[in-house]
Amino acid sequence: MPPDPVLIVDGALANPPPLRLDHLAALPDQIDDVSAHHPGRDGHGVDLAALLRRAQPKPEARFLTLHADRDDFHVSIALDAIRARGMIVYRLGDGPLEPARGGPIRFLVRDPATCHMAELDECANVKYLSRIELTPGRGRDPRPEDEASHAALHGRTAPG
Ligand SMILES: Nc1nc2c(c(=O)[nH]1)N[C@H]1C(S)=C(S)[C@@H](COP(=O)(O)O)O[C@H]1N2
Ligand SMILES: [Mo]
Repeated sequence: MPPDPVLIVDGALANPPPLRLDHLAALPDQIDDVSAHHPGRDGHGVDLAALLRRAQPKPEARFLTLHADRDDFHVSIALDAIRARGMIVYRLGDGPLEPARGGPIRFLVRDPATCHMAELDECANVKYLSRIELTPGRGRDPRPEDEASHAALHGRTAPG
């Protein structure tokens, strides 16, 4: 059995919790079917807002950075913009969310904009989510800004 995945939540927080899947499942505001909020995506998740209520961002926390260690991908978004729009998907039916779908833990934005049309775009749907970091300033965000580098990024990722 692979080790149970852990989501690290750290930075400017009063109560930074490392979260295993059973901790995620124990949070309030579970989302039975993420397809209701993001057409074309499947799985069971939990509201980012519930996780943040547990972790308690400090007043100086202004940005939330999503890290994927597996392929060194990162997205950093204003905390106020993402707080009510984020979902953390961690299960599909009774089984794990497979890596081909961006699992075992994947971030999804409710109603995202088309790629690189807005801060909350489809590119912010971070696969293989390993860490959520809260900081006063914007964190790492190598999201591509032009079509060519965006096409290259899509070329290197497994199809969802
Ligand atoms: N870890 C990781 N997450 C990622 C990416 C990536 O390269 N690595 N690409 C992003 C981009 S640019 C897009 S548009 C979506 C695509 O998701 P899909 O392959 O499931 O359609 O994933 C996003 N999440
Ligand atoms: Mo994208």
